[in-house]
Amino acid sequence: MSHRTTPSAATRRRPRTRLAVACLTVTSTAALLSGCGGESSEKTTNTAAGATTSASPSKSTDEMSGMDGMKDMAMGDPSATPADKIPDADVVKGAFELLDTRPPGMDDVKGSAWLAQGPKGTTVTVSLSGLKPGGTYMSHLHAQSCSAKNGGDHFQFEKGGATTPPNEVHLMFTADKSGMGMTTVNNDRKTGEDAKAIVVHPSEAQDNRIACADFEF
Ligand SMILES: [Cu+2]
Repeated sequence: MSHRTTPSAATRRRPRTRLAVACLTVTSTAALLSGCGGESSEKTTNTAAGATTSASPSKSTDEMSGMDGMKDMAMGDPSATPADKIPDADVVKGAFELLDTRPPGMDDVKGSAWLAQGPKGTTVTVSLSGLKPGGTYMSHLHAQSCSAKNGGDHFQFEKGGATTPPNEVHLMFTADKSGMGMTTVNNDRKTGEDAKAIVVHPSEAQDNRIACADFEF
């Protein structure tokens, strides 16, 4: 006589573990994308007053995908002629000041930015020290001064237009081993005095504002 006990006794009740991991992934991806502007900024930029107009036509999606190839995006070249050396240009300087919104470990960040306007349009250079060695950072021209909402929204040549270069001015750079980083970017158009400030963010968390510099027009 063989006795068979089927293991049916344990009616398998598996509690459904909702994978928190999935949430995390989504969140961090969103955070990454949001920093880059483009369509996702609509969702995240509640702070931006101008976000009501759904200002990202399908074109900006193309530009988003182009973010993988940063070279096309004109986000800076450390070896380009810096803004304070551009011939026949009007140059203004700004000194970075730390913002209360900076992430931990960024207390020693300092540096300067230069905005040159001349026959070839606008050239912007940032130069900073006290950064995390090997860290990647993003600067944008912003439309308000540092004392007003830490620079406010991004400066845009066409307000409500694409949230990517060349409609905005972005500079991406990586700090060297000593925590210094600098780069220069060009744009065909002149900002006039509407780009009042420049803000530095960690490139992976561009809602964080590390430091801000007012241009001394
Ligand atoms: Cu910014």
